[in-house]
Amino acid sequence: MLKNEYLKSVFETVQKRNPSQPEFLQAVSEVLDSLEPLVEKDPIYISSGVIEAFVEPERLISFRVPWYDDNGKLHINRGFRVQFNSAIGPYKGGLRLHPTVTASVVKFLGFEQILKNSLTTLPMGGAKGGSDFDPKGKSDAEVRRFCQSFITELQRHIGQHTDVPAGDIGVGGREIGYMFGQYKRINDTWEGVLTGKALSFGGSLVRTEATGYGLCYFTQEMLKCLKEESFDGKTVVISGSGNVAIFATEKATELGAKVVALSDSNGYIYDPDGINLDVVKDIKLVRRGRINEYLKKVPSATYHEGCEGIWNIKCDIALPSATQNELDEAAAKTLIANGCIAVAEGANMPCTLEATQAFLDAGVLFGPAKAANAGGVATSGLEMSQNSERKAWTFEQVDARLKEIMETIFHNSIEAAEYVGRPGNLVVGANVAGFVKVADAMIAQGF
Ligand code: NDP
Ligand code: 2IT
Repeated sequence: MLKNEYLKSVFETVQKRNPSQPEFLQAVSEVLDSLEPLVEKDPIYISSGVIEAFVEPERLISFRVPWYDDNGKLHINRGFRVQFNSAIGPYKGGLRLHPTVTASVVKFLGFEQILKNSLTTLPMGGAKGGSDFDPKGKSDAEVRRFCQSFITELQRHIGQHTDVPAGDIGVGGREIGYMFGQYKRINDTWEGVLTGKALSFGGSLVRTEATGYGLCYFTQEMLKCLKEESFDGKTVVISGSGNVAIFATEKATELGAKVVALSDSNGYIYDPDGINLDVVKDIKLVRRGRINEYLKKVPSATYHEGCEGIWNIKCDIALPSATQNELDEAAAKTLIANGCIAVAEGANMPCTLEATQAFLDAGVLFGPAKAANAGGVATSGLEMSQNSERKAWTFEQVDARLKEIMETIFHNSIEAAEYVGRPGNLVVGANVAGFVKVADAMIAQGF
């Protein structure tokens, strides 16, 4: 609950302006809460008015996306791009294709992205976009027509120095390829306008693995520095089975942990012997199938309908990596009661505000999304650097940079938490560290 009168009035304005945008209000409320101890120490952030500007997007673009299915039937979807903040670099952030995409969802994601990108130490502003198009069950030709139509409209708003989109839920290498091709066709220019490209046309090694690997590098540093612990010998539960979950499973396993569960939006698998990732990669990355198909190859595992039950599995470390608000207070309490020592958010805002508070109150190590999952966009930043210098770095070079960035994010967040008198609170620390850099740039630029 906010006590500071100024921050309260900022939040009331945000509520009035965005009455039916619960996800956006949730994200703003958490950040303003974290800024409370900062503004009391450094009143410039009140007297300058910068926070009022910070919570209002520079621009929100909404557009029509017409496309034809394989039967010649016309469909109309809605596309979005929120260009939230460009103080420290070109707008940067992913594109999500999922039926739940609304202005509220892209605004919460774009708002979080400003702070996340600032934490990476790279020069990137904050943005997010997407559409309520549902890629599930669509043919390759339908996805291609959709992506081409989407970019035909969005292309006028993006560019390598303006706004550089990437993937998110429902957008991987295939979709980025179609979008890149359409941008190039319309603009007659080859530029690094999107990240997450294939290696043959300017993509970066490690970008595919980056969010999941980065999540584990961050968690590893958090375990080591705050608890003298490691992944070695730990039981880990990871939700989702997409890009983030798969490569978090790979790295956690490499670091000596046993990942025992993964999920999709229908249910979860439990494999007490440790997930066989080759089987999951074949189902999800090669065949675009469902997670319950795991049982065909590993009959000793079990499948359970519904996704929430995954948090009832006893584990040492939980890495929610599917979607927003997938882990509520009741799930948090179950994890705590089962002895979980660390939670790090692979997805964006997967824990509700109440769940986050429960972890903090119980002394569970908690890595918030904007710090813990920043490895994806950080590696996108490295892809932009490689495109600019027309070079490709080795896997080892990019992976080492990623690890260094994730460790730096952890230490900068810890230091910021200490600075504002909330030692060990990475939620406050990440929000403050991310905010100060952007706010100072905004003030210097007269917003
Ligand atoms: P993918 O599309 O590759 O995978 C998404 C996974 O989450 C799937 O298993 C999907 O199941 C599940 N999921 C999606 N929506 C829901 C829902 N409403 N309820 C339950 N499960 C759901 O996406 P990513 O792995 O890339 O993204 C996962 C999360 O990580 C998102 O929050 C994203 O914003 C975040 N993230 C992604 C980054 C990236 O670089 N890709 C970077 C940083 C954060 P199903 O197949 O059934 O839909
Ligand atoms: O949420 C995220 O950070 C992403 N989906 C990655 C964005 C990016 O530009 O690489």
